[in-house]
Amino acid sequence: MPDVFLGLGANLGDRRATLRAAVAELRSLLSNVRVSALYETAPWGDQDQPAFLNAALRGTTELPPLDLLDATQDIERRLGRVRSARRWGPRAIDIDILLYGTEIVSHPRLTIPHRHLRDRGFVLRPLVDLAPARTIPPDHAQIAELLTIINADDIKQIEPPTWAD
Ligand code: A4P
Ligand code: MG
Repeated sequence: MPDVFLGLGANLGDRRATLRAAVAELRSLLSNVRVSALYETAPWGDQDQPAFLNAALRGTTELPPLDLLDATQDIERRLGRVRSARRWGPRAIDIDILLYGTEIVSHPRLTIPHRHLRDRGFVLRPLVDLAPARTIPPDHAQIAELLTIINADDIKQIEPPTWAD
């Protein structure tokens, strides 16, 4: 079974509670789940929004990539309904598929590896907790190595991986 890595983010409502609910749902969806530490991170891109909590999750699954996307979007919708997020504004929950085994997916609904994986400390830092030596297609760049290239000073660990237990 391919191992998959998901990125989790929240910056609206009770961020930690929503992320814990997402992890609980993902434990039912995936096997062999492991979760990174929990990080508080400055907003990337649109900086005029509250700080995020971010984490990464690893698991294995028989679901093909697009079915996995349907399932994670369904979880987003269910947890996002706790509070209505304005369009393009802060979000109660964001679940990104970062890596799916060694596959490269190029589909109108799905790009894997995630298109901003290499640029984002709030993605790379939690991934380092789970798989520092892991390499990313197509060029086999190593996760821990990629993290040294970007500025990750604003990525603060606020809880160890037991936050999701
Ligand atoms: N999509 C394509 N590839 C993927 C993939 N690998 N995983 C498509 C998940 N979805 C993928 O996603 C829009 C569409 O992307 C989906 O319908 C899916 O078909 P979305 O999450 O609904 O939209 P979005 O989040 O508004 O857009 P975007 O560009 O994906 O935003 P991001 O990249 O998710 O960024 N700062 C910090 N510190 N921490 C954060 O977590 N997150 C964002 C949102 C901005 N700044 C942040 C953080
Ligand atoms: Mg997203």
